[in-house]
Amino acid sequence: CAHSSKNPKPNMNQAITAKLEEMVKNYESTNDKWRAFGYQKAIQALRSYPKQISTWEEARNLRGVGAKLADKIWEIAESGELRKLNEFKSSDDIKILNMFTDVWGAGPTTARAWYQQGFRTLEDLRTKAKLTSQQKVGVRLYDDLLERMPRSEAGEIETVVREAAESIQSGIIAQACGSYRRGKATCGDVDVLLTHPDGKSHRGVFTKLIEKLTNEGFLTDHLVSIEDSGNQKKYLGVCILKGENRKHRRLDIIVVPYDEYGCALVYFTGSAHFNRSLRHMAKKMNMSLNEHALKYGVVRKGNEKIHEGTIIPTPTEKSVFEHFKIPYRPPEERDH
Ligand code: DCP
Ligand code: MG
Ligand code: MN
Repeated sequence: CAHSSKNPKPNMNQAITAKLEEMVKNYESTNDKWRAFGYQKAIQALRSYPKQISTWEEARNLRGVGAKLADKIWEIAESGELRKLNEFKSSDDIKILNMFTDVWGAGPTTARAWYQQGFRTLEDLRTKAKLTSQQKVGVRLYDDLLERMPRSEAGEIETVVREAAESIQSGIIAQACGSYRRGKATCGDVDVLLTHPDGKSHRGVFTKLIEKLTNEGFLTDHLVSIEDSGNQKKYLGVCILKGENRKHRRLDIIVVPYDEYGCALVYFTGSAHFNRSLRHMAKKMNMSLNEHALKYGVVRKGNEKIHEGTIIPTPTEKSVFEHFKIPYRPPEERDH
């Protein structure tokens, strides 16, 4: 039987991978792509390793981990610290590069370009750099956009979007997915997924909803608005709740047709790691999974798909799990 009954496993080396991820970010900022790649490989191997690393040799035996990386892994396992990372953190250049990389709409390449042009502060960027409209928002709302919000606030934002959507089209379903649905105490943004159970009344809601929320002063800045290849529409922007001492928060709004709702709900609930594990399982079962659909009978040659496969109806999130022959996993347990 080609069907795997394995569940995606939890990460037993979270403390180690967290530090290695910071190293990846630093090496990306300094354009050390080769090192960044090596660390990423090690993170992958650690994530799928079934137990805690308890010896240096164990680390050394991981796929893609050489003696030097094993030293780093073992240093974290033993001491809880990584001196090289602490060095990075105290370096002024790296601090500036990381600050620039954290501007919404910028990445390591842009950050380095800004640094090379002599910019050192956000004020330099604001007054002297040539910024895209997204980066302008990113610089202006820098602190707000980097801060995670308490989940109660994410719930309030979900309600505002739901009520506005309901006033445009009754019977619409609006659900905050992402970290909120996974029960996290804080959320980086709110990912509201919308659909309509009659299969057609979701059409036209997207544009009206964005317009309404903008007119109400709830949406303050637009970052990206895309109609993707299929029938899904996705908006990335910034909102603010009414009241004193409110902060700007990142909001994603996604509208999907009802027949894609099951897969969209799985995808936008995440986590990204969990989605990766599911896609990996799909591959092993000659299936494919994305935010639109689950397909079976996919024929691959290497990474290339020779046959695209056939869509399996997945009316509910539970049905997606059933096709994988794994027990339903509640959102709170989907962090890995
Ligand atoms: N997603 C994914 N792969 C990505 C990005 C996103 O599969 N590269 C999916 C899984 C995420 C969901 O989309 O859970 C929402 O993306 P977010 O970036 O909003 O991530 P989270 O909501 O999980 O976390 P945060 O609290 O940081 O927003
Ligand atoms: Mg999110
Ligand atoms: Mn998001």
